[in-house]
Amino acid sequence: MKKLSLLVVAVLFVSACDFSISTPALTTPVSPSSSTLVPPQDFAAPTSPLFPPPSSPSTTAPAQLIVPPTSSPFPVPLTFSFDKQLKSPHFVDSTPLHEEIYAAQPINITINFNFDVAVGSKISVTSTDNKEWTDGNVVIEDNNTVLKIALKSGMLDGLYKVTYYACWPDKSCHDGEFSFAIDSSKKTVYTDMRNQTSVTVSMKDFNFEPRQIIISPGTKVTWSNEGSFGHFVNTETHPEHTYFPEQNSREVASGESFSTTFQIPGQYNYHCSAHVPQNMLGSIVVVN
Ligand SMILES: [Cu+2]
Repeated sequence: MKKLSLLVVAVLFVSACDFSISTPALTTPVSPSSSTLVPPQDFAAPTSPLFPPPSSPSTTAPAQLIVPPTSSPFPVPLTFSFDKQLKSPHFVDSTPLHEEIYAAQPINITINFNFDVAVGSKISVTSTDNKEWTDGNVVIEDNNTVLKIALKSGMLDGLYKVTYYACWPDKSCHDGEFSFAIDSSKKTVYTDMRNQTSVTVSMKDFNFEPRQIIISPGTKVTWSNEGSFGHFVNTETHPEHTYFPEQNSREVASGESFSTTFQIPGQYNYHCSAHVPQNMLGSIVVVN
């Protein structure tokens, strides 16, 4: 019996020793609770990589993702989703054309019809924020086949919707609509010829050279025929030539020239009406 009781004591002693060993092990997991009371810098250190301070690093990261495209020397062209065109009866075409993307704003909206338009006709031009951009009243030109309205300056990149109300001499009127857009990144391919009182564009081998130019208001542009074929300078559209009629020449023979002065900031697309199939096109952007 003595031996058994000794064994029991020995087992109890060992298990007591186990407890004494395991208790420090239990205290170590508990110790974090005591570390919360310990200086905050110990606690702050492990949390910072998981929960970075909301202010500085998190705001700079997205900004760096956005900045490169806008500051790039080769801007990414904008994309636009145009509404469907609605043509009134007798509508022929317009400047700008439906879905045309300009590098700068047009100076006016010109709509060509194959019928007489009459007083009472209207045109409205709105940006996507519903701001109205027409300036003044509709004018009727070109033997009563054109509706035209001037545009306010300051039109920014974006989509523009043109709605019109075309009236005939019998007093009936019809709705129509089309859309165009402005994307100033398209100006990067233009030749900068600003701050000159006069500039020359040569006409040679079915080309205008330079083909696309930027000039300052009041600049006189001279088209000089340096080739052997006769050419024309004609404002949009073809063959109506009604957008900026001051830019319409007669035939400019080899060695001759034609000039027009541009005052109003905006885009002026043009072509040689004899060589449209050869893609003899040009464009002028007038900027302040
Ligand atoms: Cu030509």
